[in-house]
Amino acid sequence: MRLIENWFSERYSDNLQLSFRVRDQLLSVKTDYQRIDLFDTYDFGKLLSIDGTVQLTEKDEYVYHEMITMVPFYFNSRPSSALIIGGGDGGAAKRLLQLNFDSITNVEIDGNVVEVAKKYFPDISSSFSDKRVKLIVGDGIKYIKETNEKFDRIIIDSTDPVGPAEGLFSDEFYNNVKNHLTEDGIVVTQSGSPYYQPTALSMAHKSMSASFPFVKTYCAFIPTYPSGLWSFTMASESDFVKRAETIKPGRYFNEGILEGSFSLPEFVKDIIK
Ligand code: AG3
Repeated sequence: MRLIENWFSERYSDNLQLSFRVRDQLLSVKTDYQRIDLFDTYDFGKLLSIDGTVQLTEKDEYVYHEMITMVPFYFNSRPSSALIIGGGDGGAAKRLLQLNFDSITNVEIDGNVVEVAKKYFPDISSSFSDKRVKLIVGDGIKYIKETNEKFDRIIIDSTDPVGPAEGLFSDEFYNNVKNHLTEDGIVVTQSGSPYYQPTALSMAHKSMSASFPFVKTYCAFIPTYPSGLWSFTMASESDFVKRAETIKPGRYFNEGILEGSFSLPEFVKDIIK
């Protein structure tokens, strides 16, 4: 008898990849923007990949989505409105709803991501059926140029800075973002794996610093992303002041993490010098 084993692998470099043993591949589509694949993995439940890179898994999505929403939530004036660029799976919107935001605009470039999420991640994407969430399928870079609205939080939940997301790591983009934040509002982006993608982090940090006086990077442990150590970078026109407010833990996030995630290893500090 022949044993057939199926694996999905994300390449980190020419010499290293992370492989997930999979029960099945549930979907593979080529859209106008990217390739979307969906796998049923043994260890991490369903896994969504875009252009061969892991976007989320059922088992560990909470780390990323909590960290991109809850960390910036606790600084400056209590936010109630948000713009999410990317985030077509609905995971960021879901966490913002739990934080009681009352209006969330989610601009995702690829409607197929939303459709896939609705079908395969109904719990994560349930946010899209909440009245407080307005979903727009469109180009976030264009949207930010054209809208007259301002938001308390702007969350860039993008793919890596290659392909459709590249412009989301540019000076020009953050120069536009600046005009759409309320007074002490905060913009936050995922800024890649410091170990495998130092240029994603340095690009995000540099582009934010060109438009904002206050920029801070923080990290989290995300088992299914390259190297496990992941970075996020946030920026504001006002210095970051933590509100005196009881901190509600998530599954990863808690009060200690809120403090500690800003303590960076030396090699990470070097990247953003
Ligand atoms: N978006 C950020 C994923 C970047 C992952 N990169 C990689 N695996 N090389 C996450 C989407 C979840 N809403």
